[in-house]
Amino acid sequence: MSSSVNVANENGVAVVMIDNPPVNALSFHVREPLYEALAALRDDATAKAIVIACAGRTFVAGADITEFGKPVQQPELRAIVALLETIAKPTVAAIHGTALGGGLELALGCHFRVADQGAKLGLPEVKLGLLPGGGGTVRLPRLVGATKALGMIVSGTPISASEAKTAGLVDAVFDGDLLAEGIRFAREMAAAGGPFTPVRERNGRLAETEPAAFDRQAAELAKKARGLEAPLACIEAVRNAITLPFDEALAAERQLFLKLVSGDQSRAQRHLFFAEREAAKVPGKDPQRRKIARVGIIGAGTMGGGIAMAFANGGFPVILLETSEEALQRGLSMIEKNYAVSVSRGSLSEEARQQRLGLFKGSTDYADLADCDLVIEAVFEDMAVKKQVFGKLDAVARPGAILATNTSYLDVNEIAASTARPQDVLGMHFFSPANVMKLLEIVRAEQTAPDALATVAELARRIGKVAVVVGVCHGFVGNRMLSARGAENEFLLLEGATPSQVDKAFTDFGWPMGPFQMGDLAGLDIGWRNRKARGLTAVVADTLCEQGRFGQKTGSGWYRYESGSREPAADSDVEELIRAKAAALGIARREIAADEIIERTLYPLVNEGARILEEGVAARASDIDVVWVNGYGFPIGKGGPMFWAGLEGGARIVERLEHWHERTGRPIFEPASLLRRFAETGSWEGVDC
Ligand code: T1G
Repeated sequence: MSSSVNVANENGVAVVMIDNPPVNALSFHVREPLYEALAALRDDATAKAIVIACAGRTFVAGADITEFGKPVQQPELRAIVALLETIAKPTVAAIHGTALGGGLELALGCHFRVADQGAKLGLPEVKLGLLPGGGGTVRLPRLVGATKALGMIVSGTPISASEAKTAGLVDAVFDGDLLAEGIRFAREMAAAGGPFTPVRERNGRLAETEPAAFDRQAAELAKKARGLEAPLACIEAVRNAITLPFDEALAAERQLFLKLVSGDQSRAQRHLFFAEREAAKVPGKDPQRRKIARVGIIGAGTMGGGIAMAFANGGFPVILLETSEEALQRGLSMIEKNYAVSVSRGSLSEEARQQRLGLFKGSTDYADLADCDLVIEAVFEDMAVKKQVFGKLDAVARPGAILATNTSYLDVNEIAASTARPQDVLGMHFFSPANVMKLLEIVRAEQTAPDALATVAELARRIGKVAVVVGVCHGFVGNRMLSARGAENEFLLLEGATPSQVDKAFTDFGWPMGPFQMGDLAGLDIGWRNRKARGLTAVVADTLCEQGRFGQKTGSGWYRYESGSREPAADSDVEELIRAKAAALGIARREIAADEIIERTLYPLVNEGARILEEGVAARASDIDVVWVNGYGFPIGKGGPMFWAGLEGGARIVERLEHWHERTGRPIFEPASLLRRFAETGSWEGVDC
């Protein structure tokens, strides 16, 4: 046998053990020996039953994603599953860890599936812009019914072993020695004598489908696709499973898969899969991690409370410090309310709510932070206040504790220099709401120790965050690029566009919402305060704020909101204000097309990303993509701004930036030299940073 697949005979039960670290992906060097082993065992009379299991921490986690886009090497997974279904003796998949994608499809080729109680099973291909291409769309509905299958395949969300047992996907759940239990189960099945019916021949659950209910569910799911092809293909494939004979549905699945796997959207989403894993890796030698057990958060406001919840959700005991008992209680009660809302929505059990609340300890005394391993400040965004906090922290925190600032744009080098331990200081820029948003920018200051950085990057995943290491500059990566993306917004309005037109150009592109609707959601007063602090103006937005129009929270901003509604309605008063401002500035208004809106907002976004790469504030172009997809809702089907630049064409972006630079003279349109090089080479790589 090969090093990736080994076969042992346990008193008449053949055990096929896959061993392909780290996640037993079905790489070619696994598929080939696996096929050979199963073909041999099919005709081996000494094997009364077959168990497929995996070494290491998980059952097969899917096809090898790195193989997509390369020449296909036979046998493919589909051939292995087809072979499995010709085997008359009982076949059993013994699942631990995660059986995902092709891993679950391999298990669906077996007569039986048994699982460890902690196992998870799912078909997450849709998250890669794909659909299950190994027969999952045709077999899963035959075990769990079309409705359950459709929900699992279109969401890509795995289910627990117990849920899988209830649904009919798993035949037994064990708590203990899974392999031994799997072998015993297989032996019992062999002794019982069958019949052993392949999943492809089981149509009972399909017959339960109510076409009208299925169509309603499909229509609801299709509405959420927001321009992504894979969810629609998943729906079509599951519908085929109900309406077509097995082999026709299987062939249709294959065609849908081939179309998706070669498409831009799947390439973009596979790019993001690996980019997210790269972004958390700190270039250079992999240092020792520091122990993080106790976490302190300074500031129990919106951000501090959200950050504290993120750590409690990750199982960490949290000390939440405020300047007064009243402020502390206000923060703690907001946290309790947030958890209560989650329970009422059914997204959190009462038991989990109690357990998480039990992890919080409140304090108004810095001395209580003395044994924390990590302290994060989320106080008022003012350098003097931050320095005061770090001065106190420097005095009480234990040696080796990591001291983090949640600042969204202040100079972390300056904050670090205000302590005697700059090597322990870094930025942890969470995005509001911090207990929900996945992005965490980890700001590497000049003197931040590599082990402190690596510790926090690893910690991020334990609290469900996607970490990106960034350098120090105003706004780091995300907010700095956000400024570039929004620099033309008011000019577009003054020159003839309406807020709705700009926002529609964005939502048609695939954004969840456009900049003006986003401004109304976040509150226009935030930007107004920042502009005043920096001596900047925005002729229209400033006037709206002076009129008390801060957005949703005041019932009007760029749009009007009927009482209690969050639905934006175009406001003729705002459009009149824009026209008046334009007239006062002598700006002749004209029709502005969606293409122009995209060119004057998203091309500067890419250009600023190129500058950030040139300056070394980001280590990789893919890091910038991870920031924008996880922090700002950049459409995943376009892979992030830097990946999308490749789809759009670097030369076209440069040409249009030059056009707008010549027409307006504004610096954001001056193409970065790295962007020019990208236009020539098609690659962001080779950037020394
Ligand atoms: N292929 C190749 N590499 C993979 C991989 C995969 N399927 N899954 C993980 N890796 C790498 C990953 O890049 C990382 O590499 C290392 O393994 C550890 O991963 C035909 C078409 C299983 C839940 O989508 O969800 O089957 O950074 O850091 O946090 O229908 O990995 O160490 O160099 O994520 O413990 C469907 C993808 C594929 C599952 C484990 N399957 N993987 O999480 O570790 S398409 C998936 C995951 C398919 C068929 C279709 C997670 C995990 P490095 P990690 P983790």
